Amino acid sequence: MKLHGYFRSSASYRVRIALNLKGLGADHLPHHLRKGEQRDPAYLALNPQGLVPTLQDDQGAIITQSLAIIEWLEETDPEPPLLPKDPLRRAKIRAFAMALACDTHPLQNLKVLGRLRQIGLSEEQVTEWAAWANREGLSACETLIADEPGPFCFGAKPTIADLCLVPQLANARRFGVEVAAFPRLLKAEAAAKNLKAFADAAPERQPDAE
Ligand SMILES: N[C@@H](CCC(=O)N[C@@H](CS)C(=O)NCC(=O)O)C(=O)O
Repeated sequence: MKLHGYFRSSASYRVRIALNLKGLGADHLPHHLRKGEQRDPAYLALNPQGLVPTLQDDQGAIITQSLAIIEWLEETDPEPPLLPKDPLRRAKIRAFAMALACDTHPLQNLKVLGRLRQIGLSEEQVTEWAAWANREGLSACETLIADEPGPFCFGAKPTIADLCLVPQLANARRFGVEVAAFPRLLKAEAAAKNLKAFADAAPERQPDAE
């Protein structure tokens, strides 16, 4: 398989964790987002959104959107599971993951922040916007798992919720969010970061890290 990504991309980071947890190898093909390489015509032919990640499987099939990729990996390589069997638990875990992947991360991705600069926001206003988006999303997630004993977001093993949480906390810190306000999320992050699969997927461990 080939994973098109970027070391600092949190959506790529989610997929790297899933691949590592499932023990699946992939060639990592970096696209430098700050240099605009995600908009090269050759890459747009794979992913018309001009976003990373994109996964190409060993038959050449192309899958975009990190959560779609992760669910596909879950269906084709179910061990270890990243979702439990119980339908209600699955729905709750997906809701947590989507609160970050659908309602938080898109508000603060490179393209949106670039557009805010274009329409005249100062660098300080852009950072405050991104911090606000992270605070809103993480604060809801803190409440969503307040009664979950953990140590991971949902139980004793990592799920797709943890795959979304760890990269989002990294983003939040980059935008200056005071993450100590989210003790339950930090507990899950600490449990995750103890696992080699998470540690090896970290941005600073990627070959294209700067
Ligand atoms: N919902 C998409 C989000 C993908 C996304 O926003 N990727 C960012 C990096 S984390 C990107 O490629 N940004 C490039 C840009 O904004 O131009 C997913 O989960 O795959």
